Amino acid sequence: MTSTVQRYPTLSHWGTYTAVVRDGRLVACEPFAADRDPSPMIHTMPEMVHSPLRIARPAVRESWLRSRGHGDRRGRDRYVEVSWDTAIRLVHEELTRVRTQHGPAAIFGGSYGWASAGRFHNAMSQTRRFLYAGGGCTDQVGNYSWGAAQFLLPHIIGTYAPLTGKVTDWSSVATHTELILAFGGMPRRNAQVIAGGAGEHTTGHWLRRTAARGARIVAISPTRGDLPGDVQAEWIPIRPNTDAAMMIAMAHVLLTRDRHDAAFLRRYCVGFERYAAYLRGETDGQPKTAEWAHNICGVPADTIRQLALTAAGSRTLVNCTWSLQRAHHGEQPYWACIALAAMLGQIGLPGGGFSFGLGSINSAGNPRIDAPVPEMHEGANPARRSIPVARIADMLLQPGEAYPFNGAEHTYPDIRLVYWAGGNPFHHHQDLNRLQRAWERPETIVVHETWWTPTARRADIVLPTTTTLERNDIGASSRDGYILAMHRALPAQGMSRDDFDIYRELAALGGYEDRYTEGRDEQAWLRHMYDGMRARWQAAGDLPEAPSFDDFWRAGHLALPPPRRDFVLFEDFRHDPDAHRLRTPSGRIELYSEHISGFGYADCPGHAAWLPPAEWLGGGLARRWPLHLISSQPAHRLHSQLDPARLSQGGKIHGREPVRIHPDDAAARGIRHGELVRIHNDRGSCLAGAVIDDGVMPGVLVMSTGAWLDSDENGPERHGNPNVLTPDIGTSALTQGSSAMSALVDVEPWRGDAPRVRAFDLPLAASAQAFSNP
Ligand SMILES: Nc1nc2c(c(=O)[nH]1)N[C@H]1C(S)=C(S)[C@@H](COP(=O)(O)OP(=O)(O)OC[C@H]3O[C@@H](n4cnc5c(=O)[nH]c(N)nc54)[C@H](O)[C@@H]3O)O[C@H]1N2
Ligand SMILES: Nc1nc2c(c(=O)[nH]1)N[C@H]1C(S)=C(S)[C@@H](COP(=O)(O)OP(=O)(O)OC[C@H]3O[C@@H](n4cnc5c(=O)[nH]c(N)nc54)[C@H](O)[C@@H]3O)O[C@H]1N2
Ligand SMILES: [Mo]
Repeated sequence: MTSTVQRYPTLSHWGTYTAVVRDGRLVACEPFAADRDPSPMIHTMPEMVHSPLRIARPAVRESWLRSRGHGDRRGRDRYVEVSWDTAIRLVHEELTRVRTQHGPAAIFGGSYGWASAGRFHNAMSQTRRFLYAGGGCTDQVGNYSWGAAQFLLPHIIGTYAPLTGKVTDWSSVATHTELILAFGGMPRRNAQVIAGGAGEHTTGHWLRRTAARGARIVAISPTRGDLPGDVQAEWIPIRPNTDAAMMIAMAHVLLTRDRHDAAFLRRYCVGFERYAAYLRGETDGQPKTAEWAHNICGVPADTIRQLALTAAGSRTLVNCTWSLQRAHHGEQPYWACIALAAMLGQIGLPGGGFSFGLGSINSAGNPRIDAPVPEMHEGANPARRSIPVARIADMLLQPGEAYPFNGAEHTYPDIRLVYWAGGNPFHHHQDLNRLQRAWERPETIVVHETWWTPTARRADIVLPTTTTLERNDIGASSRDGYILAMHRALPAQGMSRDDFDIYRELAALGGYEDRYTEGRDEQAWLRHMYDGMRARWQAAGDLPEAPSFDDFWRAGHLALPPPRRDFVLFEDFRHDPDAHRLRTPSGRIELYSEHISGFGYADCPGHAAWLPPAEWLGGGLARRWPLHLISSQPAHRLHSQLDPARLSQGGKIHGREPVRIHPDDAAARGIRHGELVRIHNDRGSCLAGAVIDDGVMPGVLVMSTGAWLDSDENGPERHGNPNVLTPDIGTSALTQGSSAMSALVDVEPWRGDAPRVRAFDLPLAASAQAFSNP
């Protein structure tokens, strides 16, 4: 028998590749030819697509099947496989019951998560379209990535577009910047990824060019691991969550040495005098000197002074990774960063000013023309109800309670049914033991998943979905230079179905199929989305003519022409601040915001300030929990995705996530390299594998997120998931973002037996298991 080999172009969040299929199995993934810096993550796909952890058939939680309810058994039950007809009927009945008895807002359909690349089969978009078409749901606004900044920046600079990657182009930085103050560093590992996928990984190339031209890169971070690996850079260790104090002291240096750009501040900003009064200590009796900051952030006062003065004498870019604002009071470093850049007076100049996210993601600063991409419209939510994304456990635990958010008072809805597709809340949320308790409250939880993730194991009805390789789609992101055809490479595995097909069938049962599908199937949607993009290119006037859908599909991709000039953030505004007013109340950069001040929030006053976070190394709690845990993005996977693959497993120690510890902290606790340790605080504990690393500041632990949660009521979480330790508190009343980075803990050697990791066991009832492996 001769084997047949077929090749299909496709895309993932970690890159574009050709899927090589032999005899119905994915055997290899070849990186896209144009990608100079492909991510090794693409090579995990054969294992993942054919993994025994794929959900083969619809499944229902045993106790729930016997008699509805029993939420307290979620995460401890086994699952019984059922037919698609049964599963769809159960979901339909539950949706109808909850809508009729409690109204649409009793359904929680925020469904936050990264799901997969592909504009059409995006699970979160399809979930919203489906739930909106059926009458609406309680939704989520914002994201875990940059939630605090998203709701802060519009008050300060009138837009949050810089968070979407629209910051001064790398090409401008590579040509003009002399000094990059990289708060949070420039971790190359994070630039493997872009939401929606990318044809090319460009960050490494631009960093090398920037450094080769002689730009000085100063990484200010609790860990040397955030330095770009292949370029010359300096490391300034800083205590976690204290960057605002350092930036404020740099501003104080500029002010007191008269090195601030008074003309820029007058013409383009409001509120500088109020900020200056704070810097001088007129409002609180404390001048914000370099010595003052040193006591908070640990950076020597001379270093702070020298950096401020060097910045004033150079073309300087101040960049913050997104991690800085994923922390309690995370608004403050971002506002202080803008204020510092304003005082340097280089906002709107090539290679100068401020920037966010360089080093957080591949898309930030990627030079690209402004061309629309194929879009899938989600429609409007008839229930008009939403919560800030990271307040989910508060909502489930406190129905009817009031909470503040962005200047208004809201109340939490009473959720009876949770519907999730394309996210893993038992990865992404903080204080997972608390989420576990909150998760017991709803009557029914429906999850669409591809693999038996921790969230799938905590659902009542689990519907198996296909991977991107089993569907046709179009990939694109607003910051990447390609529109990419994604060809179906494999038939649906097991009995899995596309999210779209599941929703279509449910909508048909509910009598609103046409409202959901608008009369289109997959093929018709792809053409419709692509043709919509073509029409918008045509209408724009200055864009090339896009090929027909059929030509595009055959070619496999469409490359955008490079931009003719660099994009420089706020160049227009600098050129003419009256013609290009910012969308702030004053039309200027607000260094003092009357608006925010008027909200009266103690945790977010009218100007950037040093506000100690609830948990940090300088606070009282550090006497009890003396180490600050940073849970950063993982190098070998995307969040919890791909964790079962060999690439991620190869990085584990005794099967657990590694945690980096400074040699002194390890020695003080008798912890040896490569040993199992238990990290703990009042919220929980987990096991991890110790890596002794003098590139981590004393007092700091660094551990990646994304190990599949493996916990029950007995003992510590077994697999090394830091979210059993992180606090579930909003960043502030203004933005209610995730405070994942503000966690104090302690660590000790684990002297007991190493419990077996059960995260990858199948949770099927014996009969079902036999059935699934005939
Ligand atoms: N401690 C700590 N916690 C954090 C962070 C941190 O820095 N520290 N970072 C936060 C951030 S920035 C983020 S963005 C979140 C990420 O949190 P998530 O986006 O929830 O994490 P993922 O692991 O990407 O989960 C996506 C899930 O979708 C599933 N999926 C993929 N494709 C499909 C599909 O086509 N259909 C369906 N139905 N499912 C699909 C995958 O199997 C996976 O389980 O985590 C947050 N949590
Ligand atoms: N490989 C890979 N890449 C990814 C992802 C992934 O899962 N895997 N996830 C993507 C997603 S969804 C997002 S939102 C982005 C997130 O992008 P970021 O939020 O920027 O990523 P993190 O890894 O959380 O943090 C970056 C670095 O900031 C440092 N840091 C933490 N706290 C502080 C602090 O208080 N002060 C200072 N100065 N530094 C601090 C940490 O040492 C950390 O290594 O990453 C994206 N890129
Ligand atoms: Mo994110």
